[in-house]
Amino acid sequence: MQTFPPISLIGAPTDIGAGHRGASMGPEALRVAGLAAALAARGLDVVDRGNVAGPFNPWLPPTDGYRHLGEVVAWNRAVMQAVAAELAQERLPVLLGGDHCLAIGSITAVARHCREQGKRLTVLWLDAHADFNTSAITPSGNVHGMPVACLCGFGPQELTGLGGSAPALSPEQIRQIGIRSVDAGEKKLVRDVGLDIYDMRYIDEVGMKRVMEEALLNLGPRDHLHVSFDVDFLDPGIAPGVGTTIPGGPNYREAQLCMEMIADSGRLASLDIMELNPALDVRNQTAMLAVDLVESLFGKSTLMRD
Ligand code: EXY
Ligand code: MN
Ligand code: MN
Ligand code: MN
Repeated sequence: MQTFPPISLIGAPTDIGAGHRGASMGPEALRVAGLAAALAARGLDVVDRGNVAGPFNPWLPPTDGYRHLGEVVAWNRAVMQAVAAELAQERLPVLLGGDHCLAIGSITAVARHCREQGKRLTVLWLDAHADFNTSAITPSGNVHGMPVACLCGFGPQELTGLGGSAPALSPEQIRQIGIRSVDAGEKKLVRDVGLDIYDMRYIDEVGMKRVMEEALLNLGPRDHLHVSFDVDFLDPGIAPGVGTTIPGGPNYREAQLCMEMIADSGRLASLDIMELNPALDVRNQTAMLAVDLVESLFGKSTLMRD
């Protein structure tokens, strides 16, 4: 079993990049669902750093293909700094979103840390969506549909250059799992850049076990594994508390296996839990499910396996 460094929870209470209001309440719902206590009960050292701050959501229509770009940049800077501060102390940052645009700041910080430490970074992107839109092809202008493109250098300079001049990631570092909603222009772009996408059809065909074996292949001691968990990855039947539900996602057992196999890799070193929207949830059930899955991600299993 992997021994984990001390964990820091960082809340980012905003829905600045989303198309529905409410993900701003995500961090508190995860706290109410007992995230810190569940990890502490596993013997992990957990500190809740509270929330980072940023501008309020003015709820305006897009301009030049982006909604709220200035506010999105401000929130991502704050998240990047908070995540970087934890990594610098050799702690494991867990970002509590907030909408998924904030993964730009989180992963930019992780990528810089890995470069400085000579680690190889792999990002597992658990999501119903590819999040690879640009201002030219987005159907909505919502930046939560663009973070993977921004991290790969496709996007506004303020976001692609958040951590310096080079893009934070190259597409070969990313493996996307659970994908089942990709817009027309986005489809062409992900194919052009060669993004590694394990979509729901592939999961249906070969099963979650083989998908995770392939996605986690060849991870060694030099690897830093970042998991960006968009809660809409899960089937809406078990996880209604998100703004962009897409039918046909992983069921409870498939999601558990996915998390358990990531835990077995022994390489988990940073995490985002994103897009939880308590305004759309039923009695906090999606938050409680997310906590349950995160326990598996940190090694909870029914039996001793090693
Ligand atoms: N692809 C759609 C868009 O860009 O507007 C929907 C994006 C939803 C993004 C979510 C949270 O992962
Ligand atoms: Mn480190
Ligand atoms: Mn997403
Ligand atoms: Mn999504």
